[in-house]
Amino acid sequence: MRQKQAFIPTLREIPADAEAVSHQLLLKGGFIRQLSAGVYSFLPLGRRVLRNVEAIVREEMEAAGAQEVLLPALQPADLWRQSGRYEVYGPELIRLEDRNGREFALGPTHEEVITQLIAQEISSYRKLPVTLFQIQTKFRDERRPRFGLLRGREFVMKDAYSFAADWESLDATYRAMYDAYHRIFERCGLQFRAVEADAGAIGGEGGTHEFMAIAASGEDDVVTCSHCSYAANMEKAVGRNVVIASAETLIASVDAAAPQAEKFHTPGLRTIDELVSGLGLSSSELIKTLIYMADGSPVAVLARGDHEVNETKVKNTLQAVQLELADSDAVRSITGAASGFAGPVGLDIPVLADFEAAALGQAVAGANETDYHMRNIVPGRDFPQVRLGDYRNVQENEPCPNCSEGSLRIIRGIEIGHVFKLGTKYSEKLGADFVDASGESNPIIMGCYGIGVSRLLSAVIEQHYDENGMIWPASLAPHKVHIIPVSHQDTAQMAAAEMLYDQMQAAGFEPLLDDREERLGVKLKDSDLIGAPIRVVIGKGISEGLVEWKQRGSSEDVVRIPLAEVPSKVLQTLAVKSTSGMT
Ligand code: 9G3
Repeated sequence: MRQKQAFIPTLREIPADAEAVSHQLLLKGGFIRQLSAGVYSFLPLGRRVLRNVEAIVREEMEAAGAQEVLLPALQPADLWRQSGRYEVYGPELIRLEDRNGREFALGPTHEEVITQLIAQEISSYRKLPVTLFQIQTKFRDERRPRFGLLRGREFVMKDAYSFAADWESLDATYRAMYDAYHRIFERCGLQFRAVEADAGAIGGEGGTHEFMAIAASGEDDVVTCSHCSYAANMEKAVGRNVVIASAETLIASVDAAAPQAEKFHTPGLRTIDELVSGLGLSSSELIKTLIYMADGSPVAVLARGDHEVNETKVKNTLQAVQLELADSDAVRSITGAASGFAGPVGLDIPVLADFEAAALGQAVAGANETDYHMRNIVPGRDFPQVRLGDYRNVQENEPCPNCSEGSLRIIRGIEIGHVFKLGTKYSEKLGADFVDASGESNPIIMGCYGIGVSRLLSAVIEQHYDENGMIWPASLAPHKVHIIPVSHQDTAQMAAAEMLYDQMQAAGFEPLLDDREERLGVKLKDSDLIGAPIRVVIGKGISEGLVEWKQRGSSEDVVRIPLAEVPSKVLQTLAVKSTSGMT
């Protein structure tokens, strides 16, 4: 591509409202432009990278035995009613009507669509297993779209769905997809971890993993062990819980000689910090009581003062779809006290107690009376009707639940992939059955597998940039070689540049030729920003047949090499890069 004709609207300044580095660089480099919140146009450079990602995804999915389809974005609401999800999803599901007043949704995902298709077309075990995938635009009306392509309302996803006659077959496909994901992300030059995840509202009976790209700007917490391979996302991660098997053992463990619980005046001490400083206690001696509304009915969740409640774990225990903190009016009507004085004793709503809170022999908690707390609370005695469980987030440095030496580390990650064993949740709802070898009819066993294709661009930039701009792995770079003549008036330099450009073009290296009548400084600045892996500057040295060679992202300085050596050096450099995918 010649830059004189190229549509690459680079910016001099960093856009003010872009927070994430990847968002800033995509805008500055002229890769994307925002049309609306969370809705982006891909300009030529961005489109080229997106195409390179799609090519890698397509190659590896087909190599893993999946077949590509393209499903509609316009989905009949009735399908979502059949699966029971139409009501489950709120404003995030974009709904519309057609000219005849029929209701549709813009597809945020395609379980319903693909399962109905299979229900209509496959009815015998002889046609199973089959895995179909698409690379297609998804619509999700995120409440807070942000960070550019990292959280959009319209984005490109690869979503695959597998259909099997039995669980062993699903396991085999799941493994094949899992391995394909490793190859895809390695080829994209990403550092990532596959972590145990929570199946969430999608449901599914057996196992799910998320693929997390390690990045400081990631929105998700990834919990890993310093010693073994344990890795889980925060929603799922567990500590090495104290051993309290059940409420019965809790009641049996009560020390008869323990002093009675008693109320004491704690005017204005509402928060854990105020209690800690006010009472000179440590937060680990306190029980915090959070009142939630779970699908509209109140529930109290107890956690030790120094722990955080994990709402996904609470939701899963309660099988609740909606879980949110009760507002202060609800807290007052449920506990009889202002917020900050709720406690477990005397509540007539269900109480969930995290193991570590219940393990406190004696604790301080709210007295369910404004400006009063209670001390010497004994869990098995003063609130025996309690549902024990793991309801908290793990913390840094806790002992690993999986090995005896390691301790837990918490790192930030960007979710770039998610694979699920769905089971028969959708096939039952949508009548996707098959007749097995013995003539029995059974629901098809499904899996689904997603990759955030457009989100990957941002994840790669978050891991590959410096103060001058993006550093694309060769596998994804919009152009592999950037050719920059120093002076457009110098015929020898321009001729050499044109000749090299033709050679690179012919060799398929998709060269970018900066033929603009600009100062060298401007050209080099734009070149660093766009981040092509190889740059060849053609200046005065061309009179001796020499050019300047620079590899983006490597610590090596500029080296002068003969023009004639450039093609073989490019080949050698890209060959190394493209296998490893790293910069
Ligand atoms: C919705 C809306 C948002 C959603 C979903 C449904 C996430 C929804 C989960 C999945 C599961 C897998 C296939 C590819 C891999 C991920 N957000 N999910 O189901 F209606 Cl508005 O999409 N789907």
